[in-house]
Amino acid sequence: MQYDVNKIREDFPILARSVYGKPLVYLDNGATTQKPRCVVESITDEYYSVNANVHRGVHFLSQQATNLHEASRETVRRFINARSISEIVFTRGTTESINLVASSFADSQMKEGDEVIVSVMEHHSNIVSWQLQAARKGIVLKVIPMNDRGELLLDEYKKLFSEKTKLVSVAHVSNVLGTINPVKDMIAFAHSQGVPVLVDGAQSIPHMKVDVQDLDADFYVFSGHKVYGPTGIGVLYGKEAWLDKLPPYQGGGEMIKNVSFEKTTFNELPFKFEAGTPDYIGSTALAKALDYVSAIGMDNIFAYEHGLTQYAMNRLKEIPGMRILGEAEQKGGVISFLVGDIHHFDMGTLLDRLGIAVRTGHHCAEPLMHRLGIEGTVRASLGLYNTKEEIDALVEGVLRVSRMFA
Ligand code: 7TS
Repeated sequence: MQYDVNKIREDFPILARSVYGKPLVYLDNGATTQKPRCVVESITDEYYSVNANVHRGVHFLSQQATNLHEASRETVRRFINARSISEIVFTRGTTESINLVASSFADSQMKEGDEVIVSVMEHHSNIVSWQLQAARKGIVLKVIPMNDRGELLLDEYKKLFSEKTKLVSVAHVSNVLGTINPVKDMIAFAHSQGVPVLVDGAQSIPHMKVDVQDLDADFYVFSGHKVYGPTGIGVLYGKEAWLDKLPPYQGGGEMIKNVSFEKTTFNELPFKFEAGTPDYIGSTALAKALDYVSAIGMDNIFAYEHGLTQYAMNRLKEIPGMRILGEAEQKGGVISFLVGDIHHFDMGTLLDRLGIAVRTGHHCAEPLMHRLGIEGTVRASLGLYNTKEEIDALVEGVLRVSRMFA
């Protein structure tokens, strides 16, 4: 299939707008992605014509809403190739998915002194969730180090395992360095030690084909809004055997079978983990987003973004004083950089005035900033609709800001 980026851009009305009288160059896809028309329309259409609470009504609309919601679960299952819809739990996003596993796993599977392995490049949500459990249960965090290119040191990873290791929790793709971690190999090793693995897929799911069975991930989590879907909905995939073992995270409606003051029994999977009214509007819209990217083809998206990343890396390196943070062999479209001694915040603010949206700061990865010996970076993160012209605009913009500081 020919990758027609201009045709794709037409599906995203926001990309046609200008800011400060300049055409918008949106390079903050790591934070959130823009939405194609089909996703936005799904939300309004469902509110206008179907809206009713799911799973509990005998009436027509409730059944139609329930059918849409459950069909969306099947779409998610197919998208990541899970075995069963029982393994697809809807959450608010990556953060809630990780907190759910951290809480339920620590409660049921860990005792004082037990260890969780994370990496130095984790997002705060995959650090602090475990620290909360560490404080509560006395569990210990072990950290996989990396080299200066931003690649995890796999020999060191293997050395971190002990008989107290209960779980590995790692990002598939770093939201700062763009490193694509070799999670399949890391999972295979962990399994050889009898340890399950959670993969934080927040930054991989929008950019590459993910097959949870092929990876053999025990848990895989992601956010809808980073894969062209709506905010407020995300996914926890868990192998059925694990989800069966874990206790509920929250109590309320939907997650119970029978309730009395003496004894309550819990609903079957995945509803055991879905207390309260779910975001059924969001699930339908998320399914639309997944159908949208599937129609383009995840392999096509990966190839296109890979080419664009190479182009951006080469062009940015032409800039005097350019320092790129993250030069892993396997790298996705996340490019963090600093130029000379220009503060990342100044660079970001001035690029913004040129219509270029990048993110600046520590990107919710302060321990990684400590490892790099910096306070923050400027980060351009690519999406399926970005173009070479936009990379050129970024390079021109960075050069212009550099000249102002020279
Ligand atoms: N994990 C990773 C690797 C992330 O990049 C993010 C969000 C999260 C978890 C949390 O996702 P949420 O949807 O639950 O908030 N990362 C970013 C970012 O890089 N800039 O803004 C949010």
